[in-house]
Amino acid sequence: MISKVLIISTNQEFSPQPVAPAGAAWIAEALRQAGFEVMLLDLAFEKDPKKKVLQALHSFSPEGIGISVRNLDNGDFLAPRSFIPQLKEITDLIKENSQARILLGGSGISIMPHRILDYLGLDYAIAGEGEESVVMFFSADDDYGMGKAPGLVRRGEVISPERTDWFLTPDLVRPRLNRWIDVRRYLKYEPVLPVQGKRGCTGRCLYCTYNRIEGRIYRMRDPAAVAQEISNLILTTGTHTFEFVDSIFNQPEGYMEALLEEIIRWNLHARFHVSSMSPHGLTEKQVKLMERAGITAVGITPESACDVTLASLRKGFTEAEVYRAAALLGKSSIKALWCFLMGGPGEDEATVRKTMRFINGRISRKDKAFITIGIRIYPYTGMHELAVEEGVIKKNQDIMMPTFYYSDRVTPEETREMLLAGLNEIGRVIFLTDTNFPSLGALRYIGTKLRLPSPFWSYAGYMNRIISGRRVIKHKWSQY
Ligand code: B12
Ligand code: SF4
Repeated sequence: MISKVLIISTNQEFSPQPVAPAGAAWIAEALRQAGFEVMLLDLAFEKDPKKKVLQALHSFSPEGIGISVRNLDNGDFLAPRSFIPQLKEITDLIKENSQARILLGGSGISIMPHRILDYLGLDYAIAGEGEESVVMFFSADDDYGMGKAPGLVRRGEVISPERTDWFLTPDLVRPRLNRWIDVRRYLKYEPVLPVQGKRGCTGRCLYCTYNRIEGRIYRMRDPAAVAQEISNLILTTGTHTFEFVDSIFNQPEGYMEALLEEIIRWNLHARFHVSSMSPHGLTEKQVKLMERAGITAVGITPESACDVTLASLRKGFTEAEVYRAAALLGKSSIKALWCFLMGGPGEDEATVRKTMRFINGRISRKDKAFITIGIRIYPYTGMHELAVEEGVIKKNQDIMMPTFYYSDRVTPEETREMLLAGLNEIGRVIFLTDTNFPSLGALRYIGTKLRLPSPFWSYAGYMNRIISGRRVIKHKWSQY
């Protein structure tokens, strides 16, 4: 019978910012509520993570170990980095030093659980959310019992890529971030904490992995439970800014409204950011409500402002909607980070120019653009199917290490030249690769000390001036 479980959050990535491991905290809380003795080891800030793991194994002597893996790699075509070899060093160390039952989980694992289990030489993983599964897995007496845990994947076992029957309600357990994580360390790099309102997305965008992690149906948390969580975090951490990390904040229709109305009712005196929202169907009424509820910044993810590319990426909206959303957000007080993906199927000189025209002419002065070059190919996505069809990769090719798609109608270097020559204000544009700049952490730290208002991406102009000649746009992309 297992009674002591160690949860290890393995993420040590600092770009574009350190992110508090909300998922690991959520499952630790689920185990605690189910009666387990739980310890959460967060490796984010550890200089010698292996030493920390050994210390935890010796001091806590866990009978079960849950390993939370957020990122597989950085998804950066121009400067790819995989986090899997580092992960293997940790899991090998655990295997050598503990007899505990081991379970992998987290968003990174959910994307390709079989391949990662194989690579790490481990037996069990949970694909998707972990609150209920982790409790069932560690409560089980034998392999048969463990198999009942929703989303369980065994090494070597084949499951249907479309299987999503394990997605449950996120309100079963209230996350208690502050109980499990030293949030002060994260708050030093930007005083914002993550909150999740709902899970799932019904979209079918070509490249997207999110429905492997959160499912294809929306599961909304009770707005009052979310407001309560925010209120507790304000009282326990003193933070007043929160970021909604939902896959797409403004969908499905009606939930965002219910959540924001509830937040207004609670009179929380808080400010909110949104990681990702869609231009699709955005209305003036919604934008006004967002402002009233205290939303001050959003990431908006059209990925392109050209109908041809939007269709090939299967975004489900048109460039007219992108333009309309820009007009609505432009006249609001909300700062927007406009996110674009370049190099998707069908991208060519004309489509790049069209998106560039949008960036130049339609993004308001207070806003910024964020450009990712190339698309990471993940299994079970439309992007994978198309890449096989077009001969970019072979059907059974191993894509655990960063593997990318780039349109054959324009080269990365041609794209770079067009962007460099055509973007009116390159200082207002953030390239994903530039977020790897080593001093960014220190700048964030200083920004927090000076109490600069977040989001810190709104200071992109200053950062771009500091790194000027080292910006990725200034160096040829011919090698890709
Ligand atoms: C919001 C978000 C961001 C925001 C974060 C803001 C913030 N303040 O937290 C920003 C924009 C900053 C960001 C940045 C990055 N992100 Co991001 N992000 C997301 C997103 C949309 C939600 C993450 C989240 O917080 N979810 C809510 C929590 C509660 O869920 P969770 O962590 O998944 O945990 C649940 C399960 O995974 C599971 N679980 C977790 N741990 C464990 C452990 C065990 C044992 C078990 C059984 C289960 C389990 O149970 C949990 C509760 O149900 C996801 C996509 C998605 N829909 O998941 C991508 C995602 C996590 N990001 C991803 C990536 C790659 C990145 C970046 C590396 C991109 C980059 N180069 O800049 C950086 C890395 C930042 C960092 N320091 O780690 C990838 C990671 C996988 C991969 N492809 O490698 C994802 C999956 C998107 C994708 N492209 O596929 N991100
Ligand atoms: S890209 Fe966004 S809208 Fe499209 S399927 Fe993924 S989460 Fe849904």
